[in-house]
Amino acid sequence: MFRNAIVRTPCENMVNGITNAKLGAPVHKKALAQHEKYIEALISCGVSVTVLEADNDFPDSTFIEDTALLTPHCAIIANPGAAARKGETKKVEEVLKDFYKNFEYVKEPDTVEPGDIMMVGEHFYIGLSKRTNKSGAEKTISILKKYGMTGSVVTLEKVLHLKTGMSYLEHNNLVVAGEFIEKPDLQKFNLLKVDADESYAGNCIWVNDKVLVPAGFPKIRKKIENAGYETIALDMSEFRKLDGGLSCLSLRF
Ligand code: CIR
Repeated sequence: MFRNAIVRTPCENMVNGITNAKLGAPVHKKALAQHEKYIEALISCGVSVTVLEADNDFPDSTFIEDTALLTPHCAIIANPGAAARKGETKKVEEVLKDFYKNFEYVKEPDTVEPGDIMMVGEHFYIGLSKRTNKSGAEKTISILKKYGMTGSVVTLEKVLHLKTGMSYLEHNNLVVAGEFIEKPDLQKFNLLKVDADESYAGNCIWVNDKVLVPAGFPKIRKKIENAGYETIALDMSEFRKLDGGLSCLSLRF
């Protein structure tokens, strides 16, 4: 059960965000409208949403998920692997002081972007990516252990972050796409497999037994509904242009 979420309004400078998507530049006004709908959807799932101001110093700062790993026992302030994103954590840490007592840190040369971390109860799967390095994953696991939690690593080659291609929906259900479908460690889950032509929808989010899905991917949406969830579809076109998905837009805890 999540009680809270923190989001950060997309800034005008998002047009300079990092991307490999080749879908053109995002339109800020449209992104703002999509972000509003995202907030409404979170509220409809019963969470209280804190909205941080836009910050033009950080074009990618709306993708707030990458700044911290929020566990039931502590907040771990991340060290994003992308140089332009490192400063995003400062404001988030300040705000988290209202919610958390225990703080831990991943610091240079260790890097972690929590878009690479998937929580399954008190176990955390950590993707080794271009943004999350081995020592960053190991540091995170050692912090988790200190609080009685566990972590394990998953390799990835094709996508930006671990959760670009998978989403845990609780109740043992895992939405999984592309390179992750055959991973031995994941076969114990009930896999809801995403077809290649819908791979963007590998990133969706469970929020208190509803599932937010990106609009325009009817096959996986149906599978998720058949697994017993109510879904809320959201237009993500402007965030997709920056390689961002639904999970990236919030910290949920
Ligand atoms: C970046 O490349 O860092 C951003 N343009 C997208 C970050 C997406 N975040 C996420 O998957 N958690």
